[in-house]
Amino acid sequence: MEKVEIIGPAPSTYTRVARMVCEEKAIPYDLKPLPPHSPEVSAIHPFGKVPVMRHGDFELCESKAIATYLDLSFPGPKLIPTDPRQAALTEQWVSLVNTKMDGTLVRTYLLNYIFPKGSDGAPDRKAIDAVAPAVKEELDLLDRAVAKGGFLAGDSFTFADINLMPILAYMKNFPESGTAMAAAKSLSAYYDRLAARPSFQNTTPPRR
Ligand SMILES: N[C@@H](CCC(=O)N[C@@H](CS)C(=O)NCC(=O)O)C(=O)O
Repeated sequence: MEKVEIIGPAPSTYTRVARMVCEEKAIPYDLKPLPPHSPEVSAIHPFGKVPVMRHGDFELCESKAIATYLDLSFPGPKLIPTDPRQAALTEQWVSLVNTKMDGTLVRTYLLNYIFPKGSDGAPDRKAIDAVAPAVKEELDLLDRAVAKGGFLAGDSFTFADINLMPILAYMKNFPESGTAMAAAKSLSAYYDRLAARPSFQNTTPPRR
């Protein structure tokens, strides 16, 4: 079978998610670190977003679709459970993170630090202060979610955890989110436990 190609830059949270799926299932893959909106990406994703995937003559976009394809096509641990309730809980947490929290934590909070838009090249303090309470609220919500079973979807590791971990990796390292995470004891313990997995270690982006 042809080798899987994951296309997207290593620092991208969603690209890391797709790579972690390959790592968890021991799927041989190559990373092609092209940026969003590059011609090869835009030929596969209608809005030019990363990651996109190529497997032989099959091309696919959207991280969740890529994860589902890889989980169904390759042997190894099932990352999207077959039990209907576990599968639904996995979907639920992917949806909550991708449709709400990614907007708060990554697109609004994190990107203000990483790609500062202030006229002096500094992060926009007003924008960060405005989103900081929501950052804390959402990290607290995740803290409560993992407190019971130790994972997002019940008591076992699923794609929902893979989908969240690259975001938490950034949250640990920025001021307001780092303070909120340190105070969120269950979430911190969850992060430390899952960060030790080879799939996470092997996909660490290069230092900025
Ligand atoms: N729903 C998409 C979101 C992917 C996404 O937002 N990727 C970011 C990088 S982490 C991106 O391509 N941003 C560029 C843009 O939105 O134009 C997925 O799950 O793959």
